[in-house]
Amino acid sequence: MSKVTIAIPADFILGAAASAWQTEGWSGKKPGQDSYLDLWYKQDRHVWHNGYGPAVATDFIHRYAEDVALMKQAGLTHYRTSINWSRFLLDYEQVIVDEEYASYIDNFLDEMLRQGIEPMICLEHYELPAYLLETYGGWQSKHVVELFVGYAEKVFARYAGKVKRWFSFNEPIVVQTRVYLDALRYPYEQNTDKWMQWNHHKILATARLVQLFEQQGYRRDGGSLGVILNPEVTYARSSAPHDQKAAHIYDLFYNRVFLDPLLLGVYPAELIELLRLHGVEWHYDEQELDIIRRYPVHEVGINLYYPHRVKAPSRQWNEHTPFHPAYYYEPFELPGRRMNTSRGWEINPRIVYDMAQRMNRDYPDMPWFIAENGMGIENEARFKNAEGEIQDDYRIDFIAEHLYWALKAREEGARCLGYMLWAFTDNVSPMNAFKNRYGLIEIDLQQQLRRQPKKSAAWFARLSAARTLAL
Ligand code: BGP
Repeated sequence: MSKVTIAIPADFILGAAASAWQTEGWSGKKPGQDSYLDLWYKQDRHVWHNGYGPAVATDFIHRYAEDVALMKQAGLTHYRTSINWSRFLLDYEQVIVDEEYASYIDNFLDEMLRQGIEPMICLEHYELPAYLLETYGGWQSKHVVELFVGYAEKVFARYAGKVKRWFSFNEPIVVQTRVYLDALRYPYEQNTDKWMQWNHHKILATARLVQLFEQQGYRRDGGSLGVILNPEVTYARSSAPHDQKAAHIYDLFYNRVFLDPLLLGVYPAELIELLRLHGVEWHYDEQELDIIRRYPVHEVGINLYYPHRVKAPSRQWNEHTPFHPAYYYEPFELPGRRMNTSRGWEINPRIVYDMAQRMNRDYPDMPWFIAENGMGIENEARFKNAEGEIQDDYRIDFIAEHLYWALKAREEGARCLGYMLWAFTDNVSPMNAFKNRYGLIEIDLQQQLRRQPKKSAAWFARLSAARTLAL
């Protein structure tokens, strides 16, 4: 017997997310259309999963009609994915569209609209063209900002009749943090100047897109231009001032660095001051700051998986190495925490409610939704029943518990527009290919990528039909 039931408002999004690169596969890709992730996968066979990876991915490019039918069956109201910048154009400088890829996008969007599922489209979900990285150093260059705007203009002109909700980036902080702050990926260079320059140019590019979108009348026609961020709910080890300071600075460098300029139009003064104090050099001018001030986003998607916990640092920073924000904090592992051991992430559904409180307090005018939340599990085939259906009760519980806090916050007045699961089908993760499975729908790699709904897919369909969550 359920103990709690909570109503799901009629306009509340119940959707799922994915991205182009993680699902489409390379079929039809022309020479020169690599994204920077394609290059990485081509160079390093270790990241593939038993030979499976982005080359075929889930073969969405050929199987979208089947997948859209399954979306309908699973009761999705919305589906979020991206257009792959590195494939949409044949020439990034002259902005020449690849007609073959662009018509596939047309057909796929038409199929969604036919089935009554609203598309939400991101213009960059880890799909920076490799050419732009190699030629200009990627987002280091202001020219790349202009090329991104040119690409977006073509995309809006072609699809604005089919798509209302657009997003500039998915998790724009991630790539440069892995590459230039933590030096975990090629070119393994710790360079905080570059980290901040990439941040700034992605923020500027988003503001330029909002400007373009409004000036060309898409906003007036009921469209919106948002961004998908991954702010982490950050808990300090204790209420002692040194631990609180660690959490405060972590929040400044990893959350407010994008939230404040994109939602409020200004960088936090304290962040700018700390960057100056530590000699971090990045280029911006008054005109750019003015564009950021005048064109905040219309809505924000928030990817939320786990809480981040920090404590005061115990070691001394070496003044001769480039500045890293970890000068101010150290990770802290809460003893006895509930874990998803496949992914090494803490499970704590309460983060949804705490994020809602934070949005109410710091960004009260901004509509937001959970753009990703989900559970990646290794080797899920071990949970198949006699009929071959994966019995993913752990995923049902995970979704229900997180959704509950979103609905409760909404009841109490939060501007939470909905919940999107990562992911609709299993797909390719940039970090570990097909190792961790997130989908409502299994992609069976042994059976020519056969789609097999998991137990959670039927549960989601019932939830969507009943518009009531029971747990
Ligand atoms: C998010 C990304 C997704 C997706 C997800 C799961 O950060 O936006 O693209 O991959 O994380 O994480 P992972 O694939 O690393 O397990």
